[in-house]
Amino acid sequence: MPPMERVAILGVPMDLGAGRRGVDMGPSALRYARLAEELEALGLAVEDLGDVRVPVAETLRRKGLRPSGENYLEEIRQAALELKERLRSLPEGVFPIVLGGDHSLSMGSVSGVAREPLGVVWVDAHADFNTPETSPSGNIHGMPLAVLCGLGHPRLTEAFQAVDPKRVVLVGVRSLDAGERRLLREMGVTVYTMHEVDRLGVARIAEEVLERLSGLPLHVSLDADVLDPTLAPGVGTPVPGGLSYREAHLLMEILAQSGRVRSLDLVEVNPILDERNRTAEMMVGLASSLLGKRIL
Ligand code: NNH
Ligand code: MN
Ligand code: MN
Ligand code: MN
Repeated sequence: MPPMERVAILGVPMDLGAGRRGVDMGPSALRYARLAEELEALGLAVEDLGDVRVPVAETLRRKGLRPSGENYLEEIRQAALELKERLRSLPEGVFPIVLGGDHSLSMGSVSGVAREPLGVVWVDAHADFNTPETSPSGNIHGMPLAVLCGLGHPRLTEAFQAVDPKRVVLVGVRSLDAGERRLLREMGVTVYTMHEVDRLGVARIAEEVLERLSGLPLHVSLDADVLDPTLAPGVGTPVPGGLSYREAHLLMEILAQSGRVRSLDLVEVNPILDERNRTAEMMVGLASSLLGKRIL
């Protein structure tokens, strides 16, 4: 028998990067939706490593809020650094699943797993490619992919720059700010918007993604708001016209079949805004497909 594949779950109960409260409860919602049990049913050996320490927002009051797009920057940096270190110390061959929490945590997850050159598949309604200068909101969860590519506040880029923008692909995008649209072009990031999803279909897009990132191990960063809000109402920034149930699963299934996915983020689940935890349950189903669950 081959050695059982090992999965490590790590939570980041953080909402400091988001504009609305509540995604700090996402890790609990995903655990309650039976993530570990679903993966164990696939024959995986799952270990939950608990949560990274994140300060309680109320203890910070408004002191972390700054006028110029740097809200809670130091607190988020510290939590993401702890995540990065914990991922670095995982044994080789363990598949980490990071539970969010707002998407700013992915600065820590991607830089933590990027010990070797890696491809990033960022599945999101948004591009998260703002800098403090381009951000309309000042919310750091709109900036992590830019930081990973080396753009943004130096306190963040010095700690988390980790990927070549040519090895980043976005899927499902339908909401871009003017400045990040320009930056995506300048940096040569590949973007499959919902327009391409409609025209080409997810199967073709998934094959193109694997081809563009060929030979590289892959990190998948899955933002719940990529899904159509009718399927995933529990998100802080819903955008109409998202991925359908089967489009999202098909994308995960094809990526899984490549055998190259090494790590996963499940982020932006907001239980306060959800209906009976269905957004978390949807995300657990997608994680199962990405880790090899098949229909037949
Ligand atoms: N682009 C907006 C901003 O930077 C919204 C980002 N919100 C997200 N990103 N949920 O995934 O503030
Ligand atoms: Mn089930
Ligand atoms: Mn996001
Ligand atoms: Mn998003």
